[in-house]
This record gives sequence, C-alpha cells and structure tokens, in this order.
Amino acid sequence: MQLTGAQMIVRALEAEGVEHVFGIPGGSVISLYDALGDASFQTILTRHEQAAVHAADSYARVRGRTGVCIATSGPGATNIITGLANAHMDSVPLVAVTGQAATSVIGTDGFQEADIFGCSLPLVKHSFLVHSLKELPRALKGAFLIASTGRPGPVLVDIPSDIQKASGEFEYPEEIHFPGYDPEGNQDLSCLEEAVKTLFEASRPVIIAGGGTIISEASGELFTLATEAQIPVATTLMGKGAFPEDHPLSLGMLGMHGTPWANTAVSGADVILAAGVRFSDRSTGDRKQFASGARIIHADIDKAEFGKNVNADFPLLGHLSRILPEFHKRLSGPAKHHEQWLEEIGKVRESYALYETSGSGLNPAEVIRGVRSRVAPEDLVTTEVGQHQMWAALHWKTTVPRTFITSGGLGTMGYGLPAAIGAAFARPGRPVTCLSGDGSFFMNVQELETCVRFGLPVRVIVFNNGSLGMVRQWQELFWNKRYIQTCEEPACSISRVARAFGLSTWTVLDPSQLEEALDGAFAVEGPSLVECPIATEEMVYPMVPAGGRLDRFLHPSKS
Ligand SMILES: Cc1ncc(C[n+]2csc(CCOP(=O)(O)OP(=O)(O)O)c2C)c(N)n1
Repeated sequence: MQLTGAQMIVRALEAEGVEHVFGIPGGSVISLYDALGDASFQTILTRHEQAAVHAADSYARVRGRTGVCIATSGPGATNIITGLANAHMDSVPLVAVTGQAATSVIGTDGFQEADIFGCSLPLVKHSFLVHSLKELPRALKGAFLIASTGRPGPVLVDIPSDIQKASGEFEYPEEIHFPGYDPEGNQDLSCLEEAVKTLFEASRPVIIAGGGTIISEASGELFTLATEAQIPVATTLMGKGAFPEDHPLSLGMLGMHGTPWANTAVSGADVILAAGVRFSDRSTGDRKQFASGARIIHADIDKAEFGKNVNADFPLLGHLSRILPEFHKRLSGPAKHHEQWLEEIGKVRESYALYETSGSGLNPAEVIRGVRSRVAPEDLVTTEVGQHQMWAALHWKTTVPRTFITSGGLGTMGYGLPAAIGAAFARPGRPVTCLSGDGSFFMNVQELETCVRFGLPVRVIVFNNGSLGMVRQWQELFWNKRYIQTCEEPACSISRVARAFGLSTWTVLDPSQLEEALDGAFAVEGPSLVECPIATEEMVYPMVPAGGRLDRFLHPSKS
C-alpha cells in the first residue's frame, strides 16, 4: 500500500492502539497534522509543547500504556526537553514524535533546525533520527517497543519533513528485535532462596515499595506478601498508591519529608525488601548511614540500579509482578508475626502527631482532607512541585495505584496542570484534582485555556502562600532566613487570572469558607479553581536536612 510518511505515522499510531495524542503543529509537522485529520484517534492541541509532553506522560502513568506527543522542529522540539527528562526520571513510557528540517537542510542552520536527537540523548531511553522513508515504520515500531518494555521510558522519533511528505510502500512490522535489547530475558533470581529465607527470618523487616511496584502492576502481590507475612510497608513518593495508606501496615512515605515512623522503621530494620526503588537521595538521606543495620533485598527490572546508590545484598532482577509471588509462595505455614516490631513502630506513631500547621490561618492538611473527602479513592490527583506537593504526599491518603500523579525525580514545577489534562483524557468523565502552589501555577498557566476548551472537570486547588514556599523553607532553615527572590507575592490575583480564562473560581478568605468553596468547585461541570491563602510561614515537617540521616528529622512536636 502506497502512503506518505505522514500517513505511515498515523497508521503506526493506530496499529499501536493509540487513542489520544497531545501536541502543537508547525512547519515541519504540517504534513503529519494533515494526516492526523483522518486519524481514528483524537489529537489534542495544548498551548505549549511542554504541556503536551507532560499531558502524554501523565496519561501514560494513569493508563499504564505509552503516551504520545508531537512537536514541530526547532523551538517545538526544544520545548519538550523538560518533559522528556521528567518522564525519564520517573520511568514513564512515552513516544515523542518531532518534525525535523528536511534532510537536505540538516546541518545548514536551516530555519527551525535544532539537533533534538543530540539534545535528547542523555534524557531519554532511546532516540531515533529517521534518515529515510524505509526506516520509518521500523523506527516507530521500535519506539513503542522500547518505551513500554523492561524499565519503561521516553523515546524520541525525529522525522525530517521531506520524509513525512515522501510516498512509499507501507508495511508495519508485527515484531521487531534490536540486538542486545532483550527485556523479557532480563531475569536473574539466583539469590531468590537466600533472599526469601532472609526476609522470613527477619525480626524487624520493612518493605520499601517504589514506583516500580506500580509500573509492574505488582501492588496486589505486594499486598498479599505484606499482609500475610505481617511486614510494614513504606513507600517512596513514586510508590504512593502501591500499598493502601489506610492499612495498619502502611508507614506512609519515607525520606526527606517522610513520616517519623517510616524513617525510624527503615533506620532500625534488620532486613529491607526494596521493591522497584532506585534509592534516590530524597528517599535515603545520607546513603552511607541508610538502614545501616539491614541486609537489603533489592528487586528491580533494571540491573543498573543494583549497588548504584545503596548496596544490594540480594539483587533480584526481573518483573516485580513475577518476583513478589515467589516470596509469597514460599511462606509455608503461619507467618512469623512481628508483634514486637510492629508495637515498637506503633510507639513511634503514638509519640508524634504528624505536624500540620503553625496555626495561623488555613491549615494546608485540612484543605487536602477537604478535597480528598469529595473524590472517590480511584479518582486522580496531580500535584505541582513544592511544599504543597509534600503536604499532599503526607496527607493525601492514597489507596489505589496510578492515582497519585506527581513529578518525582525531576521535581518539575509546571507539571501538575498539564498532568491533570492528560489524566482527564485518560479517565473521561471523572474529576481530576490538581494541587498547586502560586509559583507553580504560573509555570504552565496557559493550559487553563486547554481545560476550558475541552470542558475538562479539572479542579485546581492553589495553596497561595505568596512565596516560592519550598525554597523559602530552605532559606529559613539553612540560609539564615535570607529570603532572596522567594517572597515575591504574585502581582495579580490568581482567581481573576483563572476567571479570565473562563474557569469558575472561589477564594477562601476565611477558613470558615473552605467547605462551601470546595462544594462549589466540585459541583461545576467544567474546570474550576479554589484559591486557598496559606500563611507564608507554613512549613513542611518532618524534614531530614539534605544528606542527613533519616532518623534525625526536624519535627516541631517531637516529644
Ligand atoms: C521548573 C522548576 N523551577 C524551579 C524549581 C525549584 N523550586 C522547587 S520548589 C519551588 C517553589 C514552588 O513554589 P510554589 O509552586 O508556590 O509551591 P510552594 O512551595 O509554595 O507550595 C521552586 C522554585 C523547580 N522545582 N522546578
């Protein structure tokens, strides 16, 4: 069948079962956009390419399948770089299709020519620059394969405009192999028996569940193992939702802003089963002192993670959905109950009331609980980055995997609103909450227009503390209270800006108005915004100073 390159791209996306793509057209993808006019899937115009890539990323996290975005060459392509890095850090399957200057122009500093292939290389799982029409189907098939298998990640396919216009015979490969890429054969369980014995003989075991548990769809297996073997579970930020946070065995999040009981338990454990975690500095604090008394069983799909940050005594390579049942299967007879250990952790819980507020004005934790009570457990929440993100991590009880969507590794302000758009397309008809700060709000504010244009039920809750709060917090604690460039109140009203875009808005002038405002915002069909003034001085606690020991956290009510 004779097709143009542009038509081939559309056919390939259809063959991959794509239902939504996010992007912005331009000169070097104009033929692709022409072909998209006849596609069986929906193309969503965002107002900035960064939003397109974040929306596709969030869509992928929610749906558990590859998200797709499109950008034109030059500035369109460079605008997606942050999104590629964001998806890479959080292992999100994503295919980014970019237009490129025509092959005859490449290397001449042609109009809108930028070497996105070169720029992207350190920030993606893989990149293709398509040199000929013949290579195109294979590159696209390869992109979807590489993005979604093994440890998922973003793949860029850069396609010169003349290749999109050229015609040729189209045959989409059923299968594709790349020498040296064998994600399914990527398994080594040679330490399994020893690891199982070590875990089940432990007196003070802890499971740390990371994002890999969710990606591997292993939350059910994790639940069975933890509950039957009575092992408490801490999660990383990316692991939120891997284990229900309302379960008595849940310790919540560990790390820099982890709960006192998660950090104390991990620090005092004798055995840790780390499932799909990469031991980021935000989770471990001082790596040398991290869980120094524990032997570590590290289960992961990526062998590069073993020993990268924390020594793995028992590395288990493979899909967690296959590894975790191997533990559970070997739990013969009644589990060793860890009453004493659980009691010890329980005492830590009792001795701390999780810090919420300084008491001046609206309590951020209360705002979060107010929103939480208005949505179902399986409804989606996205966050921006800053104090409000950590308040959400601590106080938004997550019980269902793939519902807490946040920028973990890169910490990208401007992620949350586009992510809410991606989430709304991933789950049509369901409300999506976007928890934002006043600083982050302005990073991709133009996407309020996208929300309005599509009538998306996105509820933006802005924690307006008139500051870049998280940076201000560091300045308060570690930089002698020199608040340089962090306490610049927005010069315009956030609610009025949102109203100008067409959102229904509420401003909570007094804590007593919170409930009414949330009721109103959740009752409207399209997008809405609630502006919640928060005292600039509010802090996020607990806090382990960067590089500190996990069990040495700052917490005002420490007894
Ligand atoms: C794109 C980007 N730029 C800068 C930062 C550094 N940074 C981290 S948190 C933060 C402040 C966030 O302010 P806001 O959105 O108001 O949230 P708050 O901390 O006040 O809750 C900044 C500037 C970042 N994470 N991302």
